[in-house]
Amino acid sequence: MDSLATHSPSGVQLPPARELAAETGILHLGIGAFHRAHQAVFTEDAAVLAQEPGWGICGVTQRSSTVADHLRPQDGLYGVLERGLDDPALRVVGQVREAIVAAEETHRLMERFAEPAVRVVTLTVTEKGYRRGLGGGLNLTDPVVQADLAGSTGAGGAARSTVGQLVRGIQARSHLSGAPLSILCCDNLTDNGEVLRALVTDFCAALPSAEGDPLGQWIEANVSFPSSMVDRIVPATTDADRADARRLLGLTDEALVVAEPFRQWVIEDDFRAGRPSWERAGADLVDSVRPFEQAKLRVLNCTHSLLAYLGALRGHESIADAVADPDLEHAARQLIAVDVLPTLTQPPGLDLTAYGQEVMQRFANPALRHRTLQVAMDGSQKLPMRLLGTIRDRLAAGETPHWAGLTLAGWMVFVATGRDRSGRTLPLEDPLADRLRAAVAGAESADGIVDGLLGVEEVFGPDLRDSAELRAALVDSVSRLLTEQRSAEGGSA
Ligand code: CS2
Repeated sequence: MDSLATHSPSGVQLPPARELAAETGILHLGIGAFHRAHQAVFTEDAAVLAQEPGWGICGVTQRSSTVADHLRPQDGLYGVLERGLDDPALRVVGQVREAIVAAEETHRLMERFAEPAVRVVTLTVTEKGYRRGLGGGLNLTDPVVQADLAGSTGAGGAARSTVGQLVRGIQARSHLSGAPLSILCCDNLTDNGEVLRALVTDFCAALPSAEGDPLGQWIEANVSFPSSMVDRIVPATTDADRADARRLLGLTDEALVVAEPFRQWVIEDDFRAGRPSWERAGADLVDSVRPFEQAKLRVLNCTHSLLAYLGALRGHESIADAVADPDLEHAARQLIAVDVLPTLTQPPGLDLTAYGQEVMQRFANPALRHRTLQVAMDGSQKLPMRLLGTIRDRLAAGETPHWAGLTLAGWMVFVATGRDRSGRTLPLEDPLADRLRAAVAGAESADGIVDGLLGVEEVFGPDLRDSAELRAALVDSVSRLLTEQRSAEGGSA
């Protein structure tokens, strides 16, 4: 990648002059594939179209140094391989100028936080990265959070949790430069800006008051937490992707990411110290993100989970394979039309029916080998955001959420049986895996599985297990899925 400046392969979009991104204006926590394929691309396009310097990105990884190890020898450059219905297209992005491994470079991270030129902190740390507890506040019983509060994790009080890092970083800024800041959450959480503000407030409130109170006041006066809705399907990069990129580029790209052509970003326009002209790159800057976020979580992410769990149980490897299964395609469309759309608030300018159809088309993209097991990960963290709101709203409206219940039943059977209909193991990757396994230990029947899992309050809260209607719908779906699975196993034995 170093030789890109002198090497210009045909058909590849090369990065703009790198001086444009020379100065770091954005600190990004969680520089995984999604950020590189989404916010970094929007930011680079905005910088070019508005000829706006000063928004280079410093990407932070929490513990693993893999992404930093890949980016550094390439001077931050990496390719985004777009896979749509046409031939794959490759562009090289140059907006990321620096990578920091938080666990090893606390001092550097704190310096970056304090710099006045850094005016926006963005985050993609996934749902579980926020370490929320019962009721959605910061989980103060989490040992990592406790250690961060005590300032005792590693040299120099290095924080290991995302919220801990954020608060320690803001604290450094308040002492050193005192410059205002905006913190932009880009994870799939309902009201993500408000949620993050509340978690930061919880952390400050749990500090000794001589420390936490002035910090809380400084944050109130100087930091904004706009919400945002992000959308782009970014599957894990495979060897086949790297081989295709190598053919197009003539070079090996260790930091390659792969994505669908579609991308969308809706951002609440509430920035304390300026922001890139993201609207020039196609982002929507709005007063309220809420209806867009709710539509995206409930239509796209929830249907993704239905296809992931029911697809994995049927032995489908990718989301596109699951959509090609007529039963699952039907279930996905019914979920959107019958259970989800009636619960949504109309987002200005969005035709929700057309949106649902477009989402299904994106899922059917055969070039994107997005594994069902990748989407199935972390269900205990994802389902409360993308599915349970729909279930609660339908129950409150006096309706039985059949299709949303089927989605939940798919997760329950996935958790309880841990195998697909051919007997292949389906790994349970979830921060609550032990808790979930214990909840269904020894349960063979649909009733046992449903009752065991509905009792997990961290996921379902105190209310859902009391709904006789939901329970009956779940028992029915779980029992049908178990029968389907057992008869397929019997048939293949
Ligand atoms: C997916 C999302 O893995 C998952 O849970 O539903 O990552 C999804 O691909 C993105 O939110 C699309 O914007």
